[in-house]
Amino acid sequence: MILALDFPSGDLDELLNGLRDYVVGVKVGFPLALAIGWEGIAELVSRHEHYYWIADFKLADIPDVVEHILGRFKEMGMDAAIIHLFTGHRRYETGLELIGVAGMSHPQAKLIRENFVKLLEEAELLNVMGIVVGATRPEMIREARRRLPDVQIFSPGVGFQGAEPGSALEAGASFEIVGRSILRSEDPVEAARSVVEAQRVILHGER
Ligand code: BMP
Repeated sequence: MILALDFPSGDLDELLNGLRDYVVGVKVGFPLALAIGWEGIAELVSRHEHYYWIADFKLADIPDVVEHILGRFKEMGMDAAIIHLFTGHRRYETGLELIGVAGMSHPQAKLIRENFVKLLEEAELLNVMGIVVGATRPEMIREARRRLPDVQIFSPGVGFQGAEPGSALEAGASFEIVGRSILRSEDPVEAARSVVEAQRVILHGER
């Protein structure tokens, strides 16, 4: 599971230390940057380097600007960054892995949904490492997996937005992204443990 670290409360280091057994990566974006600043994020990354860090600012600018930003993210210790695919990009030499938005989890993402196949084609053309496809749309995950068998599929929308833990993995996603249902829980570690257990039960019938 990837943790969407948008709205944490309490001590961030304690949280990240506590989640090590259940979380492989941490996704950060504007909510955290606005709360603790770029420096704060860079310092957090440097204290928790074992996590796979994803900069989720859904970049959608001209390639020269995107490349500059990706370079700065790399300096901050990020491992990957999320870009929008609809603006068009070139292949960037920044050392960061790229994840393109192909489908979104919210019902209003109509234009993105209508252009899903074109966005998958763009992802293939750019040879991105991964794509985002909302967990609330398992049929889109299946379609993406069928068309792009080797791409990593990251699926947000689990828990708070309604998708059941494990359901996106079952449809072919590589990682589920979970935020508020863990961060807003009284006991985030227990909430993360129960997500992972539900994933295991769905995928392997294990307890
Ligand atoms: P939550 O589990 O709290 O709903 O968080 C989901 C996270 O995934 C948020 O960081 C959100 O920005 C992101 N996300 C999403 O929910 N749907 C998408 O289609 C794409 C996203 O990046």
